[in-house]
Amino acid sequence: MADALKEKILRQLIADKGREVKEATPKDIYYALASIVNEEVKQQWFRTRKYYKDEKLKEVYYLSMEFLIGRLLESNLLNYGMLDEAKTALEQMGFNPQEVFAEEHDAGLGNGGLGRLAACFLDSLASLNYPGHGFGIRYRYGLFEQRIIHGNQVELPDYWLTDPYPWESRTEEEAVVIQFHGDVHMYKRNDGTLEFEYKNTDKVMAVPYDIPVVGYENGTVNTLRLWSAESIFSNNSDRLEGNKQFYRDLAHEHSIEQISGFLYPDDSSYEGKELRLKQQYFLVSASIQNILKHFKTNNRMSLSKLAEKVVIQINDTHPSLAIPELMRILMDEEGFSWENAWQVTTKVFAYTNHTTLSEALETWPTDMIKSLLPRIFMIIDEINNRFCQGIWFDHEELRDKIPELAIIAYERVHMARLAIVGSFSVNGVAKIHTEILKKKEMKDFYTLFPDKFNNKTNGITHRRWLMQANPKLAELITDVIGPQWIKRPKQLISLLKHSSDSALLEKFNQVKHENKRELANYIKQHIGITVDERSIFDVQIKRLHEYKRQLLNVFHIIYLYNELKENPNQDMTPRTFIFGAKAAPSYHLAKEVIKLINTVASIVNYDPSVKDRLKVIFMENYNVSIAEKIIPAADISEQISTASKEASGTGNMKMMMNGALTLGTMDGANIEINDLVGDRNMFIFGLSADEVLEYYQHGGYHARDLYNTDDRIKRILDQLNQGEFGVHNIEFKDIYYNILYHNDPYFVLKDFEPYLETHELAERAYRDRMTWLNMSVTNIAYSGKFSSDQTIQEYATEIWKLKRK
Ligand code: 26W
Repeated sequence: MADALKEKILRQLIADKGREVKEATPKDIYYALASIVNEEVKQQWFRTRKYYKDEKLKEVYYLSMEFLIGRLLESNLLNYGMLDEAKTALEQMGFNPQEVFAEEHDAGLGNGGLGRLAACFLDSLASLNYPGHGFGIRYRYGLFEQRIIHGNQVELPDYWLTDPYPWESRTEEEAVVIQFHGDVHMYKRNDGTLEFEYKNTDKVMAVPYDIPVVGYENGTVNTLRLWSAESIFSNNSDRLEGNKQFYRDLAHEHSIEQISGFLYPDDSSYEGKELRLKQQYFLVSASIQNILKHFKTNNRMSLSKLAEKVVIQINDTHPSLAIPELMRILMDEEGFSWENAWQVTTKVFAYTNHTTLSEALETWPTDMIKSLLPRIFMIIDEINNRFCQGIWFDHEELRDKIPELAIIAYERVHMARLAIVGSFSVNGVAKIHTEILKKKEMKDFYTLFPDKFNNKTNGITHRRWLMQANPKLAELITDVIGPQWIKRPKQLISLLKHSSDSALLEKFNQVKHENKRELANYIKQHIGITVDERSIFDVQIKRLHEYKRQLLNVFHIIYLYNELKENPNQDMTPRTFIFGAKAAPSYHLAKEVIKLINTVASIVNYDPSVKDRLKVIFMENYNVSIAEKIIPAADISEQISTASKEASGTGNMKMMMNGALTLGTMDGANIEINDLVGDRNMFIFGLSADEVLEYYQHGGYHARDLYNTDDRIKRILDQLNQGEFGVHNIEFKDIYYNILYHNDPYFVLKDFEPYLETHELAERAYRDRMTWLNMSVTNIAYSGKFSSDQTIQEYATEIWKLKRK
């Protein structure tokens, strides 16, 4: 097998590069392998498309401003069942497979959870043979590359396309025109109906780039279609240089290309930038035009039956302009009446909410939409009027609430309200999150439309996050329970039968240990710090945000350090605290926390009195590929958000599946992990969501009291305030002030003591190796429930009503 592949690689190398293996670089090998995979892809891609067309299957389109897909060579090889063979072939040719895979630049077209979820969903759709495709934007710059310089985050542009990207193909024939600005003219037709025409619009070309989404050993290849913005005139330029017009055109062209220029690096905080609105409309207009064209060529049916063949999932509110865009096309181009267009539209769209943080909810100034998208604004206005009238006449009890329900209120357009009104389904991403939507955030909408609301707990693809990232563990699992779990991840539950077999637990221990050693080597190589692979690897990897409380974690580390300084000989299991986090570039406090982690690291890691019992590692530029290295090596998974704030979390699931034990609050999907494994197999602490919400509503929490009464807390805050950790003593004062003068809005002090106690419990549990390993295997056993295959199965049957291929 490997021999045949080696032969192929050889031939490909000669064809592409005119080189033999001994002259080839890892990059040459990477491209050769990618070409070989692509050869296979083309056949299956064609056959999949033909099958969907011939069978006239209903298809789902996942509209998302973000797809955080990471690298594709290894996952494509895995899904083709070629990974082991490829690794052997590479090794035999004298190459390190990981080095070859690392030649691929991560496609970082997302910020965090929402974008990675979209990528896991595409993998599951294809692997379950569902006709489902992604639509997104081909940003030329992905999420910034993070460098740490003197402890500070510095952002560099992520120009990920310097080398040719072998997985995309430009499909120019399917380019569509997008219109911005302009004037809307209204005419009365003879039958009294209105006709709309737009003049003087700015036209932009949306050109699709298609990326294949390969299903796991099933012959299905779906499509991720990413739109790129180009000038309509860029091809027929007969313009003369030196001419004024030329430079005007050039500037114009540049502003057009900006639309797919870069990904906005905000996560959970909304900024009303016009370019972002342009990006959103660009995505939805291109996608809706494409979906309708595809529907027409595949089905000889009236558009009034669109919902029989098409369902569109909108990933948060970012693509919610798709609702008025479909209305526009149906009415203005297809001659539908308002009522008929609305009938169709509200059967096609389903909306997923990913956050209840009020600062993240999108609202746009009406003037901005009016000027950029005049016709779309008219339609939103009409949707709003009809909706508000409906409440006024049919729901007297809600009349007072109209300002809080209206799509347009106080000169702003509320996108979540538009999405709820225009969709047939509204879902949250974990049980508690959906309940909070129904009972609080969207309470009145829930009264109006109880049947729309439903929960779909998030999931992660076990193919990338277990089989690919942790091949040793995957192999051991297969040795123990056979390979059925690969296609049916819930069968991981069979591991339970073996979770007390000490000889077997020793093998799990061995795998974890090897993974920790690999990570330790990576850390040594890249950061130059030696970490003890027998120490507890305590991991917090996620975007940096106050509500995720990396600060609580740092306070714990400072506390341990203070203790060690005071009592250098105390008995303590060595620990390695590992962080990975990017902060939004404009998020001052988040950046301060990054600086604090790095500062504490620089003190603790080099203090001889610590005697290597504490190490703090900040992994620069946290992304999908780095996650794949850290997660298999984690012992403790820090999931410590302020209860009620984390919609679901998905890193919690990834680490559980790799045998880490969760140390966390009762928030997001942690609660569902707890439902499965129970308090005995994880470490729960802190305020509950109800308690947090109660404090927000009725007060009663006084951070300063804790500062005054708890010496450990006082000491840490004073250290920050007095500049003990800073070169300049103004450093970290903002953190101090935020806690004491803004009353610790995320309850870091309140949860501090229970957090310490829980860490002590965890440390003790870790020392009892067999108990710990039993807990670890129990977690792996229950983690199949969080495969995104399960989640997609629920979306497909309960929302999308899809048939499989
Ligand atoms: C407009 C700025 C902006 C950008 C992104 C606001 C909000 C977002 C996302 C909704 C933030 C996000 O990624 N949310 C995360 O979604 C994950 C997948 O559902 C959840 O697991 C996380 O809990 C949630 O924070």
